Amino acid sequence: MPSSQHSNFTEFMEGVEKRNPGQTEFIQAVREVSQDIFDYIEDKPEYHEAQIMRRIAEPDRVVSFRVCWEDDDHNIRVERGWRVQNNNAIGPYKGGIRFHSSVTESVLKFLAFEQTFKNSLTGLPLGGGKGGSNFNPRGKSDSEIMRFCQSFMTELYRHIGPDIDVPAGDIGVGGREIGYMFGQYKRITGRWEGVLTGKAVEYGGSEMRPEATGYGAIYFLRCMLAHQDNDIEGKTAVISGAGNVATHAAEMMTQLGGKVLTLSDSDGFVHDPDGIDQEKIDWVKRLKNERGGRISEYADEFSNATFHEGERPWNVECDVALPCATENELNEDEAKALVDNGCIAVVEGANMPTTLDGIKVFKDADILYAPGKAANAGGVAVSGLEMSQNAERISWNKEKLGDMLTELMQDIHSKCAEHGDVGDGKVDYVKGANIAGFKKVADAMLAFGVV
Ligand code: NDP
Ligand code: 2IT
Repeated sequence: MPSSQHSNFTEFMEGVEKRNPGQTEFIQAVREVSQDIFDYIEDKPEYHEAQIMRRIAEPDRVVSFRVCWEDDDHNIRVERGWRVQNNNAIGPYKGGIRFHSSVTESVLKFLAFEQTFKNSLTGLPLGGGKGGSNFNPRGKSDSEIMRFCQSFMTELYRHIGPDIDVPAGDIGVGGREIGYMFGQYKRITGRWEGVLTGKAVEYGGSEMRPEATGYGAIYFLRCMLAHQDNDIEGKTAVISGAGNVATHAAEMMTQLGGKVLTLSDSDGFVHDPDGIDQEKIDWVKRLKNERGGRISEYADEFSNATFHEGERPWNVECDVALPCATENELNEDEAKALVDNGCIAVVEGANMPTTLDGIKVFKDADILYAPGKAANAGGVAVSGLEMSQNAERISWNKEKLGDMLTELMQDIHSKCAEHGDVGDGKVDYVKGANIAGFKKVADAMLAFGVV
């Protein structure tokens, strides 16, 4: 970074830190994106004069509200809910809802900021937002989940709409929760409209949406490998998480001839040297979706598999690593272990799973590294397609949507390769994704003047 840019960037980050005290995840995400953007806009004064980065790094609004619900023992429980509407320059706010005890305003602000760039990269007209609650769904009964979702929507409904803000799922929010929230929105407003995505196909959901994030990440991996005349066949993969993204990434990895060695949850990871094939993946899906079980049970069910309590899977030797659980789940030492063990590609199914120091290790080692905002964009892209189908009151079949997802991921890869070209056929995917995502949003904002 040239020295003039460096001082601009340093000053900018000091301001971000001052205005967002203690919001470490948000500051981390802004830093990761902005270092590339300040280089890119060095000779583009129009972006500086219009304070574009400053504006994107200040959410349009953060709505915070009380969510009161009654548990099965008739205790009154109080949680906090949020919706962060980061930027709607290129389309309605769009992004998931997360229910997890670790949710804070900082986490949701980082996710909404990242989502703005990710959604731009898809090429679809989608702004960036994120919401959620510190509500912990673990161990809750189905009726408790329903009552919480209804109570959450009883406040959220006034801030969203098909042309305003369209939430979807994320950690702790899948098809069941979307159903309860959609039902409550419809009950309150009396309107059936495409206000949420990730719905079941019976009431306006899109085929391929559950699979889209995990499958899309593997399609992105395939593009990266093809760019180096390589492919997935025979590659071993270490995957973290055991939820929507992880299980579908495992599924497509297996379908394309790869071998998945691990899955994890917040208690630890399982290592299966025989490979986690489709039958075992289906077992994990039932474990998580129907029984609410723990991944440790996998080791009791399948011989040769071992459970590693309290550990993450990054020390297991592999060709490819796919962090698909949560933010900051892969640190500098773990990144070094992956590189030392011969890993050639890291593809982020989760949002910001690698720490800034970890990213530096991958960059220095010159291995393939795809940031979440590019690699996991398949989910929100198919959400965008769900919005189109709802608006037109039509539904496309699985085959057509599968083809559209494949093309969308190829297109995102091409954009990264164009803006992240560092010579010798090599691509800096972080830089490529950041710049390509930024450019569309920034140019739209310039067109609006000072708003
Ligand atoms: P799920 O709730 O389906 O699964 C989350 C998985 O990650 C679970 O196995 C969970 O384990 C584990 N996990 C969650 N928090 C932690 C934690 N603090 N430490 C360790 N493990 C944890 O969520 P998704 O699969 O939908 O989301 C996973 C990641 O992918 C998130 O980063 C999300 O933002 C991102 N993402 C999701 C998209 C989607 O379409 N769903 C789209 C793009 C990105 P446990 O059960 O023990 O909590
Ligand atoms: O992080 C993400 O991109 C998501 N959780 C999906 C968002 C969406 O609107 O489908």
